[in-house]
Amino acid sequence: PYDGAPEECQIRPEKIGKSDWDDNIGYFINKKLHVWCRLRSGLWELGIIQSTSGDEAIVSLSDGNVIKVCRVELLPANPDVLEGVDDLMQLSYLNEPSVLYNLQSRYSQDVIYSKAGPVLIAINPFKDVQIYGDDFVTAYRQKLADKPHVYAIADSAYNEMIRDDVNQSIIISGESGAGKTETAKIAMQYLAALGGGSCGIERAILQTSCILEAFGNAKTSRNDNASRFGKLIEIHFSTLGKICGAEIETFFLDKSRVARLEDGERSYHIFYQLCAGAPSMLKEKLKLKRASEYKYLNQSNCLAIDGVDDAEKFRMLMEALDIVRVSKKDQEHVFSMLAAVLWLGNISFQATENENHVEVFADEALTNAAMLMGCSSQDLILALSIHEIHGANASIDKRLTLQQAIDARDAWAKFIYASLFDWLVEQINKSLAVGKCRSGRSISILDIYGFESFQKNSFEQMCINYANERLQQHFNRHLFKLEQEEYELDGIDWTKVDFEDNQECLNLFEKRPLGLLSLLDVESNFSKANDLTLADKFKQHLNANSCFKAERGRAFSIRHHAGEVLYDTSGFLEKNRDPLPSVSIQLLSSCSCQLLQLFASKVVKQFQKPENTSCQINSLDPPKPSTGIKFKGQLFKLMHHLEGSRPHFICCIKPNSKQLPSVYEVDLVLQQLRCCGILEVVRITRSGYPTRMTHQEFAGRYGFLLLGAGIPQDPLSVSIAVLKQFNVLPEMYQIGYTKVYLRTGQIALLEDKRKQVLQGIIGIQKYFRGNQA
Ligand code: AOV
Ligand code: MG
Repeated sequence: PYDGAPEECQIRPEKIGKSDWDDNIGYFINKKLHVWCRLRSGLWELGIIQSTSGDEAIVSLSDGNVIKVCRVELLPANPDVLEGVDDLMQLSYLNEPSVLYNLQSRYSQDVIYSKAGPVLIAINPFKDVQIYGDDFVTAYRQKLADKPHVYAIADSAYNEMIRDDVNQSIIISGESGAGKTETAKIAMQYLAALGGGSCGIERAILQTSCILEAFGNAKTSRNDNASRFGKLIEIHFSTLGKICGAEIETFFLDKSRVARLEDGERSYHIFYQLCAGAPSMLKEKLKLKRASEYKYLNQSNCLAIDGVDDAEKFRMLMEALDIVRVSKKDQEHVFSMLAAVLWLGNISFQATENENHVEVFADEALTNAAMLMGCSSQDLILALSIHEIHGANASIDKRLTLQQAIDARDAWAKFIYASLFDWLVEQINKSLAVGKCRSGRSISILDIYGFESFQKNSFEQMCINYANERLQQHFNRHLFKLEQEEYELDGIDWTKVDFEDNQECLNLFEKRPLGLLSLLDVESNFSKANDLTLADKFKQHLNANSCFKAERGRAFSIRHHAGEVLYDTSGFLEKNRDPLPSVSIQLLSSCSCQLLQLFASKVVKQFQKPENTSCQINSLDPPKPSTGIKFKGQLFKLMHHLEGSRPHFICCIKPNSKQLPSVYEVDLVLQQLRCCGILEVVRITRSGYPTRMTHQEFAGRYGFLLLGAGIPQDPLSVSIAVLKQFNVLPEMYQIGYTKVYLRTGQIALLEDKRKQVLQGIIGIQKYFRGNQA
């Protein structure tokens, strides 16, 4: 894990490179200063250099051992006074062990938030830490607290929205289980407290999390409450800064989970909640049984989550649905659809002597599913055992094989569930749209599924990791690219900082015609293709991309920015085509259940070509966009939305893979810090100029502070005069063609001076008014 060259180290504000460190070793020996020493195990230990000879050094470690190491295994440690600083920018020496140790020493005292320049680092505590709630909100609002916190980020977003009249976004990243969803809720809490008005809409907004998590989160091997969908919530504020509405956009719910589970994982929480918590009247109506009776739920040997009471969660969910004003009637519709899905999963088949024939068991599963869907058992049997094939002139019916019948049943269940999820989000949006005022501004909070690498990775993981690549690029663009481009364009002195660019990986996905998504679509339209031919296509065309690696059989690997992931193409084509047999749509449309009719009509619309209203429905026909293309489209829309706002980044870090409190696994943390380029962010911020104002803005804000005769007129000269008068050191600012650039902390000093002067003026005015009265 510690491979690669040692990090260069820095002394503020000017850099020292590796050779400078070599020159400085003598100083460290003389003064007996601490250094980091990399042991054979790869771990870093503090020590003091006793002596050096040639390339080697004798180091006495803090545990008492004395060892001989290569000089390249040594890095400068920070003085004790810098232990546990709030912002990694404050470290005198910026290197991996210093950063890791700093975060660890904070974490061990339950200080989970730190800053890396503009980025907030949040390390998952996996336990309740007492740093949230009304008192803390007030403290941050009144600037009585200044420690790094999600509240502080939300506060800046809010203030900048009001001050600069610009939409803001809070972008939360991190791998699965790192704490993104919790962090998003904490940010929402703060904004709700800040922007809450009389209409109570903020309460409804907070309750949406409970609903979306019930329907869109599930226990995986990584996270007991893993989001299986991406979410962007845009909170709208009036010009007075009060919340007046919100809009939720969700992406790509992983519906495969409805029908198939890996061992030890669960399906969506809502199923278990419903089975455990439905009142007896409802249970009776839905013919509900215990979760253990349903095949979709009992296949993975995991029905409960430690410390979670599903029945209690169900009561909370019903309350949330009420608060968000989903009508009781609609709630019942939702619950009966969920029960229908569960019963569908219990429908079983038998292959007759003729292998190509399948028969549906006419048992309670069939009758209950049919009853809940509002169709006859006979219709359901037909739909699950017959496939309609469209010929040139007529259609013929063909009996399904056993596997086809199972697939058809599962396709139904997945379709109903995914449609239900989308519909529910629509209802929530209708409710939150009340009183939305378009004139104001908004803050969007993005919480998607984190980077995933399981033992077996399929199409879902590929989409999830692709989304994470796009997000990483947004991060890079804002923190590295745009920043440096601006310096160069405005003609200021600047040494470029390198960062890990992931464009190559995005090309691997997006290039046309030879990218993963395009090739997948081509194969999906080819009826003879299978998962093996798909893998071959990938290997044949993508080998030139350095992020692609061919593996044996159906497998291939992608070198993601967060690590290499091995994918198996099994099921890729089917998931990308996402077919729903034509008989199913006809049946759905004829069901007496209104929701199913609605879902069916939406599919029919998707198939319709804009210029031609006659619809043709066949499972493999191309007009329906493939899953991959739809996903990419959603992702681009999301990025477009984010580009229109000023970003605030939060990097969530998972300190251990066991979801345990107080366990800090150095390797795991380091790998995540590297992934989001934390060291580079600090480096660029430290050597950069985070505050920038046009000469006009700067002169307008501070020009009146100038004293003495001969005050210049043009903004550029005014700006320079202000900087001179307040003794801002030359290394603390630069003057560009259009803007003044200031290093961290400088603007605060100027603002302070400005405030003092203004207060003085107000004081004088009061004095004179008082005297006049
Ligand atoms: P994720 O959103 O990043 O994963 P979550 O937000 O679901 O991760 O966090 C996982 C678990 O960590 C939560 O269920 C909590 O138990 C705990 N946790 C996270 N943040 C905090 C906090 N600030 N205080 C206390 N506990 C916390 V995924 O959705 O899997 O990528 O797809
Ligand atoms: Mg999540």
